[in-house]
Amino acid sequence: MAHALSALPYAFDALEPHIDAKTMEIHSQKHHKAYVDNLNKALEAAPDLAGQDIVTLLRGIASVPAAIKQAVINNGGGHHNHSLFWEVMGPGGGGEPTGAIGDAIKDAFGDFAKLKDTVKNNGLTQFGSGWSWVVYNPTSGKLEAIKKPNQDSPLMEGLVPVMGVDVWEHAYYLKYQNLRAAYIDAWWNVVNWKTVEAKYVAAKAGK
Ligand code: MN3
Repeated sequence: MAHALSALPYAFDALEPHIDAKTMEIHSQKHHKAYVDNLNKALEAAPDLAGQDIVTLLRGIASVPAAIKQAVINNGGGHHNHSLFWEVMGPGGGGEPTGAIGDAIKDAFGDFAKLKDTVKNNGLTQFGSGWSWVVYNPTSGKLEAIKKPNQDSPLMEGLVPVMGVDVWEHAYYLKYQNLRAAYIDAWWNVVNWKTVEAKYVAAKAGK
Protein backbone atom coordinates (compact mmCIF):
# COMPACT_ATOMS: atom_id res chain seq x y z
CA MET A 1 0.00 0.00 0.00
CA ALA A 2 1.92 3.00 -1.26
CA HIS A 3 1.60 6.50 0.12
CA ALA A 4 -0.52 8.71 -2.10
CA LEU A 5 -0.89 12.39 -2.90
CA SER A 6 -4.41 13.55 -1.97
CA ALA A 7 -6.20 16.17 -4.03
CA LEU A 8 -6.28 19.64 -2.47
CA PRO A 9 -9.57 20.25 -0.61
CA TYR A 10 -10.03 23.47 -2.65
CA ALA A 11 -9.02 24.98 -5.99
CA PHE A 12 -5.49 26.26 -6.63
CA ASP A 13 -6.80 29.84 -6.69
CA ALA A 14 -8.96 29.49 -3.56
CA LEU A 15 -6.42 31.21 -1.31
CA GLU A 16 -5.93 34.26 -3.55
CA PRO A 17 -4.86 36.97 -3.02
CA HIS A 18 -2.87 35.80 0.01
CA ILE A 19 -1.35 32.73 -1.65
CA ASP A 20 -1.34 32.74 -5.45
CA ALA A 21 -2.71 29.94 -7.61
CA LYS A 22 0.60 29.22 -9.39
CA THR A 23 2.39 28.73 -6.07
CA MET A 24 -0.37 26.40 -4.84
CA GLU A 25 -0.23 24.39 -8.06
CA ILE A 26 3.56 23.95 -8.14
CA HIS A 27 3.81 23.46 -4.39
CA SER A 28 1.24 20.67 -4.27
CA GLN A 29 1.67 19.01 -7.69
CA LYS A 30 5.47 19.20 -7.93
CA HIS A 31 7.01 19.64 -4.46
CA HIS A 32 4.55 17.57 -2.42
CA LYS A 33 4.31 14.94 -5.15
CA ALA A 34 8.10 14.54 -5.17
CA TYR A 35 8.10 13.86 -1.42
CA VAL A 36 5.44 11.18 -1.85
CA ASP A 37 7.22 9.55 -4.81
CA ASN A 38 10.60 9.58 -3.06
CA LEU A 39 9.11 8.21 0.16
CA ASN A 40 7.59 5.29 -1.74
CA LYS A 41 10.89 4.70 -3.51
CA ALA A 42 12.81 4.66 -0.21
CA LEU A 43 10.33 2.23 1.37
CA GLU A 44 10.92 -0.31 -1.41
CA ALA A 45 14.03 -1.23 0.60
CA ALA A 46 11.94 -1.87 3.75
CA PRO A 47 8.82 -3.79 2.74
CA ASP A 48 7.89 -4.39 6.41
CA LEU A 49 7.37 -0.62 6.85
CA ALA A 50 5.37 -0.16 3.66
CA GLY A 51 2.05 -0.86 5.38
CA GLN A 52 2.52 1.80 8.08
CA ASP A 53 0.53 5.01 7.88
CA ILE A 54 2.63 8.16 7.73
CA VAL A 55 2.06 9.19 11.36
CA THR A 56 3.11 5.77 12.71
CA LEU A 57 6.14 5.76 10.42
CA LEU A 58 7.38 9.17 11.63
CA ARG A 59 6.67 8.49 15.31
CA GLY A 60 8.67 5.29 14.98
CA ILE A 61 11.56 6.90 13.09
CA ALA A 62 14.06 5.39 15.56
CA SER A 63 13.30 1.91 14.22
CA VAL A 64 13.63 2.80 10.54
CA PRO A 65 16.74 1.13 9.03
CA ALA A 66 19.77 3.44 8.83
CA ALA A 67 20.08 3.04 5.06
CA ILE A 68 16.74 4.79 4.42
CA LYS A 69 16.28 6.77 7.65
CA GLN A 70 17.28 10.18 6.27
CA ALA A 71 15.16 9.61 3.15
CA VAL A 72 12.16 8.86 5.37
CA ILE A 73 12.85 11.94 7.55
CA ASN A 74 13.05 14.17 4.47
CA ASN A 75 10.33 12.69 2.29
CA GLY A 76 8.01 11.19 4.90
CA GLY A 77 8.27 14.44 6.83
CA GLY A 78 7.67 16.38 3.63
CA HIS A 79 4.60 14.29 2.86
CA HIS A 80 3.01 14.66 6.30
CA ASN A 81 3.93 18.34 6.70
CA HIS A 82 2.35 19.29 3.38
CA SER A 83 -0.77 17.16 3.90
CA LEU A 84 -1.32 19.05 7.16
CA PHE A 85 -0.48 22.41 5.55
CA TRP A 86 -3.22 22.06 2.90
CA GLU A 87 -5.74 21.06 5.57
CA VAL A 88 -5.09 23.95 7.95
CA MET A 89 -5.64 26.49 5.19
CA GLY A 90 -8.81 27.26 3.31
CA PRO A 91 -10.88 29.89 1.57
CA GLY A 92 -12.76 32.20 3.93
CA GLY A 93 -10.20 31.53 6.65
CA GLY A 94 -8.49 33.80 9.14
CA GLY A 95 -9.98 35.80 11.96
CA GLU A 96 -9.55 35.17 15.66
CA PRO A 97 -9.58 31.61 16.97
CA THR A 98 -12.45 30.85 19.35
CA GLY A 99 -13.75 27.78 21.16
CA ALA A 100 -11.40 25.05 22.41
CA ILE A 101 -8.50 26.22 20.24
CA GLY A 102 -8.98 29.86 21.27
CA ASP A 103 -8.91 28.83 24.94
CA ALA A 104 -5.83 26.64 24.46
CA ILE A 105 -4.00 29.53 22.74
CA LYS A 106 -4.84 31.90 25.61
CA ASP A 107 -3.73 29.29 28.11
CA ALA A 108 -0.38 28.69 26.41
CA PHE A 109 0.52 32.10 24.99
CA GLY A 110 -1.56 34.68 26.87
CA ASP A 111 -3.40 35.89 23.79
CA PHE A 112 -3.67 35.40 20.03
CA ALA A 113 -1.41 38.38 19.26
CA LYS A 114 1.36 36.78 21.29
CA LEU A 115 0.96 33.50 19.38
CA LYS A 116 1.15 35.36 16.07
CA ASP A 117 4.31 37.17 17.13
CA THR A 118 5.95 33.94 18.23
CA VAL A 119 5.02 32.01 15.07
CA LYS A 120 6.26 34.89 12.92
CA ASN A 121 9.50 35.26 14.83
CA ASN A 122 10.14 31.51 14.62
CA GLY A 123 9.47 31.60 10.88
CA LEU A 124 11.76 34.57 10.31
CA THR A 125 14.61 33.17 12.38
CA GLN A 126 14.51 29.71 10.80
CA PHE A 127 17.74 30.01 8.80
CA GLY A 128 17.30 28.54 5.32
CA SER A 129 14.39 26.16 4.84
CA GLY A 130 11.96 24.85 7.43
CA TRP A 131 8.69 25.33 9.24
CA SER A 132 7.21 27.39 12.04
CA TRP A 133 4.91 25.08 13.98
CA VAL A 134 2.24 25.14 16.66
CA VAL A 135 2.30 21.74 18.33
CA TYR A 136 0.48 19.98 21.14
CA ASN A 137 2.86 18.62 23.75
CA PRO A 138 1.28 15.52 25.35
CA THR A 139 3.65 15.81 28.33
CA SER A 140 2.65 19.34 29.34
CA GLY A 141 -0.86 19.11 27.90
CA LYS A 142 -0.29 22.51 26.26
CA LEU A 143 0.32 24.09 22.88
CA GLU A 144 3.85 25.20 22.03
CA ALA A 145 5.36 27.19 19.16
CA ILE A 146 8.55 25.72 17.69
CA LYS A 147 10.59 25.90 14.50
CA LYS A 148 12.15 22.95 12.70
CA PRO A 149 14.63 22.85 9.81
CA ASN A 150 14.00 21.20 6.45
CA GLN A 151 11.10 18.71 6.58
CA ASP A 152 11.82 17.44 10.11
CA SER A 153 8.44 16.46 11.54
CA PRO A 154 7.52 17.33 15.15
CA LEU A 155 6.03 13.80 15.25
CA MET A 156 9.59 12.42 15.44
CA GLU A 157 9.98 13.89 18.94
CA GLY A 158 6.56 12.96 20.28
CA LEU A 159 4.89 16.29 19.54
CA VAL A 160 1.65 16.62 17.58
CA PRO A 161 1.56 19.40 14.97
CA VAL A 162 -1.79 21.23 14.91
CA MET A 163 -0.81 24.01 12.50
CA GLY A 164 2.31 25.12 10.70
CA VAL A 165 3.54 27.60 8.15
CA ASP A 166 5.96 26.41 5.49
CA VAL A 167 8.81 28.93 5.26
CA TRP A 168 10.73 27.24 2.44
CA GLU A 169 11.19 29.79 -0.36
CA HIS A 170 9.11 27.59 -2.70
CA ALA A 171 6.10 28.40 -0.48
CA TYR A 172 6.18 32.14 -1.17
CA TYR A 173 8.86 33.24 -3.61
CA LEU A 174 6.69 33.70 -6.73
CA LYS A 175 4.49 36.27 -5.01
CA TYR A 176 6.56 37.61 -2.10
CA GLN A 177 10.14 37.12 -3.38
CA ASN A 178 12.46 37.68 -0.40
CA LEU A 179 9.71 39.09 1.85
CA ARG A 180 9.13 36.13 4.15
CA ALA A 181 7.60 38.42 6.80
CA ALA A 182 4.90 39.69 4.41
CA TYR A 183 4.06 36.09 3.46
CA ILE A 184 3.70 35.03 7.10
CA ASP A 185 1.52 38.08 7.85
CA ALA A 186 -0.73 37.21 4.88
CA TRP A 187 -0.84 33.53 5.81
CA TRP A 188 -3.01 34.20 8.88
CA ASN A 189 -5.80 35.23 6.48
CA VAL A 190 -6.11 31.70 5.13
CA VAL A 191 -5.93 29.72 8.39
CA ASN A 192 -8.84 27.30 8.71
CA TRP A 193 -9.43 27.42 12.47
CA LYS A 194 -12.03 24.66 12.32
CA THR A 195 -9.42 22.19 11.11
CA VAL A 196 -6.80 23.46 13.54
CA GLU A 197 -9.26 23.06 16.40
CA ALA A 198 -10.15 19.52 15.30
CA LYS A 199 -6.45 18.62 15.25
CA TYR A 200 -5.96 20.10 18.71
CA VAL A 201 -8.98 18.28 20.16
CA ALA A 202 -7.84 14.96 18.63
CA ALA A 203 -4.28 15.47 19.92
CA LYS A 204 -5.53 16.24 23.42
CA ALA A 205 -7.67 13.09 23.34
CA GLY A 206 -4.54 11.12 22.44
CA LYS A 207 -5.65 10.30 18.90
MN1 MN3 B 1 6.72 23.20 0.96
